[in-house]
Amino acid sequence: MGGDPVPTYCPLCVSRCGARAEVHDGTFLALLPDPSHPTGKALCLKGKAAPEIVYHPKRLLHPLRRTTPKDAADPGWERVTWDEALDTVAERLRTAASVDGPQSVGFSSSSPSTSAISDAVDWIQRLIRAFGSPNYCNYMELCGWGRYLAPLYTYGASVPGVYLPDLDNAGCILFWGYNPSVARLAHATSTVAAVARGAKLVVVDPRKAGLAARAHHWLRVRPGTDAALALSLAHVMIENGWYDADFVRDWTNATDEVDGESVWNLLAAHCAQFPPDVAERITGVPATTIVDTARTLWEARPVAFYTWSGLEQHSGTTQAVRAIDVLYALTGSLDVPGGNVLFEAVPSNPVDGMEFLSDTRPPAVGVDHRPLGPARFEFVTGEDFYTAALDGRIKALVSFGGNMVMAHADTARGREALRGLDFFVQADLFMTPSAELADIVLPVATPFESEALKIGFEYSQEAQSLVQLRQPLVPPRGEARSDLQIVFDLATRLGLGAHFWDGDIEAAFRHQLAPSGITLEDLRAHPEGVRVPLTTRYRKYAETGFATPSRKVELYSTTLAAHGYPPLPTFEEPLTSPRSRPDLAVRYPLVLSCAKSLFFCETQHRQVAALRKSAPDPQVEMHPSTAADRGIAAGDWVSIDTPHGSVRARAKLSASLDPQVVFGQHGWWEACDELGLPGYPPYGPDSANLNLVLRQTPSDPISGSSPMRASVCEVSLLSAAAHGA
Ligand SMILES: Nc1nc2c(c(=O)[nH]1)N[C@H]1C(S)=C(S)[C@@H](COP(=O)(O)OP(=O)(O)OC[C@H]3O[C@@H](n4cnc5c(=O)[nH]c(N)nc54)[C@H](O)[C@@H]3O)O[C@H]1N2
Ligand SMILES: Nc1nc2c(c(=O)[nH]1)N[C@H]1C(S)=C(S)[C@@H](COP(=O)(O)OP(=O)(O)OC[C@H]3O[C@@H](n4cnc5c(=O)[nH]c(N)nc54)[C@H](O)[C@@H]3O)O[C@H]1N2
Ligand code: SF4
Ligand SMILES: [Mo]
Repeated sequence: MGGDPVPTYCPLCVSRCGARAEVHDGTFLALLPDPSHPTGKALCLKGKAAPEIVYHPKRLLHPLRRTTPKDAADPGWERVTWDEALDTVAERLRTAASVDGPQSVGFSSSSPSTSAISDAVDWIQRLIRAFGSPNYCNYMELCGWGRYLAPLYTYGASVPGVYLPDLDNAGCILFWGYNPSVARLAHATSTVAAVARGAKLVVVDPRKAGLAARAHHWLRVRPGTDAALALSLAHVMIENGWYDADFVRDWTNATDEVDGESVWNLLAAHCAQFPPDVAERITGVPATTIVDTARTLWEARPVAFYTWSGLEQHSGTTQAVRAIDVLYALTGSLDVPGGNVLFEAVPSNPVDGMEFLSDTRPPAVGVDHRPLGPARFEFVTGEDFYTAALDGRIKALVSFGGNMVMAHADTARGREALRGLDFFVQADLFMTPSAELADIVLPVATPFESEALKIGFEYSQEAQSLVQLRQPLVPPRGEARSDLQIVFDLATRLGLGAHFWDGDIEAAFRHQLAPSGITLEDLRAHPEGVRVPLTTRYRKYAETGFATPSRKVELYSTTLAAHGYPPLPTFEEPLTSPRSRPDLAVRYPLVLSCAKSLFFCETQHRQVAALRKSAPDPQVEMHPSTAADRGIAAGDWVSIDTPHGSVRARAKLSASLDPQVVFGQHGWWEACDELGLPGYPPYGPDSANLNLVLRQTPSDPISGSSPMRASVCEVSLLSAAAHGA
């Protein structure tokens, strides 16, 4: 039967927009915005397409088992029961653990920013940690580790991330390598409101994308030179006295001495290597813009700051983010209203299994060459995972979503790595080029068919105060099960039931909620969520200091110094750029970067007609003169050539781009049958898979970030015959 719209939220991406669902006669019909929800002002087209995703004919509906070898053209999928599938998985994992140790089993999950795996990710980590494997591959070297580690070694916690930008009260908003108009709708709507009430906006992006068009300062940085820009801004601020002297003196290690010199003097001299005219030659940002921006950051403070994957996919990510962290410290905006604030959280019991970690566990792959990197925290980068799978240290993989070979660079090496595993199980909504390489594929329920508990939405204090139990709108199609059910079933079969409430998910939720005082019954009676009154406390560092060795903000990082890394943030020309590789630049003179699509999450959704009709073909953006020099017109099919091969895309001309810079899109493989639009092979000459021609090395020496946003390339016109016209 029909009825009133059901309060819910869309979990398809990091925005987690508040929504109401229309359900009629057991059919999910539509998702609408819910302005009463702190993230519900608007929904994007992907959210509106949710019913089409749920009812898509290509959904996986039954557990499948491979019957042919990994290099066969046809996997020969055979339907099996859930019991057969899960018993096989449990048996293979137990055997691997007993023969080669639990570290020989790798785990993976899709990024919670691009999928509803956020519903289950804490429980997946609990499973991995309880099982005893330190090897969890979760794509964070592509959008998280630099952003996490640089502030960890500067502030003791992630800024932004743990500290959220207080957009509602900011005097100035600084978006650096971040385009919320595409990536996080709820941030975009708050930013538009902030600018309307008079906040200043600074956007650092090689493209005039999204809010860059409305920015007071748009800094068109050459890809991967962000550290030089940040150091120059810091130089101008220091030179003019545009910094919070009290905060710097009391709460940074500026007054500490290193070899008889104060950190402050060392920093000032270090930044003075990048006066605006020098920075202009490196970054392409006019010297006057650098000075004007520095003035705005000072005069319009407090500054709320956010960065994302524009900075993450570089060979020098960690130092670039460190440079921005130092710059941000100068504004004194940390944990003050309108800055980046550590909002109070609803009290709850953590469930991600940190208690299983100990010094006696086997080390994660990669810790030997990057001791301060992901492996220190039991995460493994894609590159290290591939290496370990190929040399036999990792023999099995359990993957909850994630399209490993398409999402990481070097797709062909990824295929070899996955083929080399003794055992691979993938839980997914759809068959993908990665799932094709599995031994067992498990059909996952969409979030609209499953229940999930969300404690706090990561925006404002108000949003953080909201607890919501998202209810299934319709039963799962076919035999699909939620990731949560799979985790709990698998844990029980692995003999870990004692840590998983013997498979009882409700009991687990009750445990998680206990400190909040909210019951599951309260939440079921209030599908719109229950709010827990919380009061923000500011400048909490004044009570306990920062979680760094010096208890201060480390402008000079003692941790990096102790491990032989530069303790002051450094700029290094991106290792794959034409300036670094003059040998390659003769043939590949352009700089290739990339960005997300508004209409799809990463490698997903090309099969969804409502979305594909807005973006039918893979696209590459370039300056009109770059195109004209090569005889390329708007809409032409072109070849994107790198030293590693060629892939195709259609030219889009953007006069605001630097003529040397081109922007591609990754994630193109799937066909849309309804619109008759083609798919593209993940490998080989007809491919449109950008990651086929990018590499994961040379990666960031601290975080392992992959250098996918500043590569040498060339573009050339494809003949009509070559693109099948
Ligand atoms: N619609 C949609 N939303 C998504 C996703 C999606 O695929 N589609 N993915 C989700 C995920 S997993 C993530 S991580 C977030 C990412 O969210 P964002 O990081 O905002 O996404 P991107 O578009 O990849 O990159 C942001 C900007 O960085 C710029 N950029 C590229 N190279 C450089 C550079 O060298 N320096 C600087 N300063 N900027 C550069 C790009 O032009 C782009 O505008 O989005 C999430 N939300
Ligand atoms: N060149 C280039 N490469 C990039 C990027 C880039 O900007 N440029 N961005 C990178 C970034 S930031 C990231 S985070 C990675 C993302 O890489 P992935 O995490 O692999 O993300 P997706 O490509 O969106 O693939 C998600 C997969 O999980 C499945 N899935 C979706 N929802 C669920 C769910 O609820 N449960 C389960 N079990 N499965 C689900 C989908 O069907 C799909 O197969 O890609 C990275 N790759
Ligand atoms: S931005 Fe779109 S896909 Fe992401 S949560 Fe909001 S409605 Fe869903
Ligand atoms: Mo991401």
